[in-house]
Amino acid sequence: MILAELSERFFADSAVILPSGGPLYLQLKRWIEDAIHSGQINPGDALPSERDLALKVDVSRVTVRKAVLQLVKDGVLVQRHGSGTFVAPRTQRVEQSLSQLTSFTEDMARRGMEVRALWLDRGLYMPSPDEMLMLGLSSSGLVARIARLRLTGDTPLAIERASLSSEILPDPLAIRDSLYKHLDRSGNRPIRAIQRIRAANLGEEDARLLQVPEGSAGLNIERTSYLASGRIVEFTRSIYRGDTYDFVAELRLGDSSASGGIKP
Ligand code: 16G
Repeated sequence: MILAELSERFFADSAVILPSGGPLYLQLKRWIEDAIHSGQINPGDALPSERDLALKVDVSRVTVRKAVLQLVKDGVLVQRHGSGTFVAPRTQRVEQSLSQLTSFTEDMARRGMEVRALWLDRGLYMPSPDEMLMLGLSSSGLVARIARLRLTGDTPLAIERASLSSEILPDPLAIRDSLYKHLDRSGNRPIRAIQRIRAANLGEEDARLLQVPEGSAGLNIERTSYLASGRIVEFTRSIYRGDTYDFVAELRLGDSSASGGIKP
């Protein structure tokens, strides 16, 4: 039996006892959320039409519309023009180790996941004061900026905005798929990095690119990576979707005499 039939059966068979309290549309919203969380309806399942749901639950169509719109806004349901409303697909969570200096392409390849990038920007620019400071550039030097939306299949996972000295990356247009592969060819692949991770709520533009509702949880990550000589290679600001990424760190019993400080 296909999932959509199961969901139709769920909506047809199950008694509708709306959770009590609050306006009707919120009760209906909670009922649908509970059905999803308990696995009675699944990602990709179709919802009955507004009319059928209103009849079944014995509420007005306006109430159904309000509940559904709210769930669409929350990213729980998706509306496809002309074909109806569906339970949003569950995105596969990705685990990334925090102790290995790997590239996005390598991380995904290890999981057998195919990656692609949509270029948002790449070129040589006059550096901002921040970039001059971070990358040790003089005011006459240029900065190479590359900004990419990183996807696996059709699912966007992260937005990455990297700045590098133009001496390290003289031609940003020459990068094919992987920045680190490109840097490796010129002997400039970083060997060490400091990463700072912060929680963030996604703003309108980033949420649109990552295809999640505005205000969704995200992770702001700044990576500063270094050559063996100590020279900074890249300063990258990334925004990862909070619902797709787990950063995992292995912890070992520490030497209590060590300072535990991070060398900048
Ligand atoms: C990772 C790095 C990013 C680096 C990129 C290179 C984080 C948070 N960021 O995504 O700093 O520029 O890999 O990936 O891990 P690429 O070689 O696939 O272009």
